[in-house]
Amino acid sequence: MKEYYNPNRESWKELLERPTISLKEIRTVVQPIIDAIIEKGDEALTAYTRKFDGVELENMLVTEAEIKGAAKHLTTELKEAIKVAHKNIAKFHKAQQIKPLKVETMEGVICERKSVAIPKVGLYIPGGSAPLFSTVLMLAIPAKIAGCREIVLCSPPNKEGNLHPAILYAAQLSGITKIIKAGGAQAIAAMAYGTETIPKVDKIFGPGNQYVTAAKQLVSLDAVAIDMPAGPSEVLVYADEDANPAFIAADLLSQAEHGVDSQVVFVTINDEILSDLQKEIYNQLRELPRWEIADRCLQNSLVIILKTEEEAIDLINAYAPEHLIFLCKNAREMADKIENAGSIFLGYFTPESAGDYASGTNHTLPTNGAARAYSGVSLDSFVKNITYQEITETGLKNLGPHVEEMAAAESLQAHKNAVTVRLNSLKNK
Ligand code: HSO
Ligand code: ZN
Repeated sequence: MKEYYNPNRESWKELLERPTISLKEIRTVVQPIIDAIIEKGDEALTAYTRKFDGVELENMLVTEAEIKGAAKHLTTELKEAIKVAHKNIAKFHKAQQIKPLKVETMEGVICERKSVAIPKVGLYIPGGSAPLFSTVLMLAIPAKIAGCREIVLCSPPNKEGNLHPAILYAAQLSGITKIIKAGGAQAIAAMAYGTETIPKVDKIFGPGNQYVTAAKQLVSLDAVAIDMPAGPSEVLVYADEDANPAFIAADLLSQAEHGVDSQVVFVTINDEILSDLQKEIYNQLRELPRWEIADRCLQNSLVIILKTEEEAIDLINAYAPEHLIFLCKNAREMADKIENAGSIFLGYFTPESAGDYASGTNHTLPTNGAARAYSGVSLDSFVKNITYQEITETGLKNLGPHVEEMAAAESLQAHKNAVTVRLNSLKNK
């Protein structure tokens, strides 16, 4: 990790810059895939699965028997763990439901707001070396609670033409039945435009590689909404003098093992822990099955030593981390001063892993500084808020003249008339 002692404020922006990933070139690869799906539907999808996933599928739709059969491939302990996670995530997301709002703004003028589920949503779950079945829970549970009426899940098959049983088990537990063996840009295009097998959805959720991200961006220009701009995952850990170096190292490494492009930042005002921390990182890293990935990631990561807590808060707000861990006594006090972060972990016994899997919060969070303006996925991401109004005769008498006045001032006579004809009808009564 590269160490920076008291970097001056002018240098922060450059120091904290994430590597820019240009999706420009990738878009030129992805656009023809999208076009082929629009034109040829399932036929193109099957051909891309053959080409990119190296498997000839007879049926891309996962059968009921496959879904039911998944549980027997998992240990009792893992199934139990997934159930606990499911329960906590469901509990936290259920509590996010907002009650319908009804306000009489003036006598006879009633304004309302109610959240209504997005009818059709598509969930994308990447395959690859670490099958992220936890992401199934993070997306499927709020979609179900919101009441989305059609939920389709796409994930790339392995060489044998199967999905990982934990992905199927988590989907089944969450009540998802339409699961499709398709991945990459082609799966995103299929959900955006629809094929014979895959329904066209209104919004697409989920992480993915650069091709998936580029495809999501491209289809969002035209056909469909997407959850958020996605980039490599990040953590910023802040620790005080009482933090256990083993805890700090473990938290940094848990982020680093995600990928070589993961962003890991450590901030402290106490440089005495650094030598113990280095030793801990080295010892723990050696034992990790994914040590090569974590090691490469750490080479690009930062240790920043500052003078005061206030400075640390300012730096964290400037960075706007996806995950922020406070391993310090006054974690709550520090957290109250944070205005930019995706999700905050408070105190020595709150590892990010808890939120990644099972505490209840969502792990789909804004990266790449997007936390300045975006929230992570939550129940809100699966609903829209529709407003309603109803005006009584008295209400129109109260409000109408003001609307007429404003409409006339904007030179919009027809707007004014829509009120005038009604007020006139009331005069004749
Ligand atoms: N840290 C990842 C989520 C994850 N971690 C899934 C393990 N599995 C992005 O928030
Ligand atoms: Zn993680």
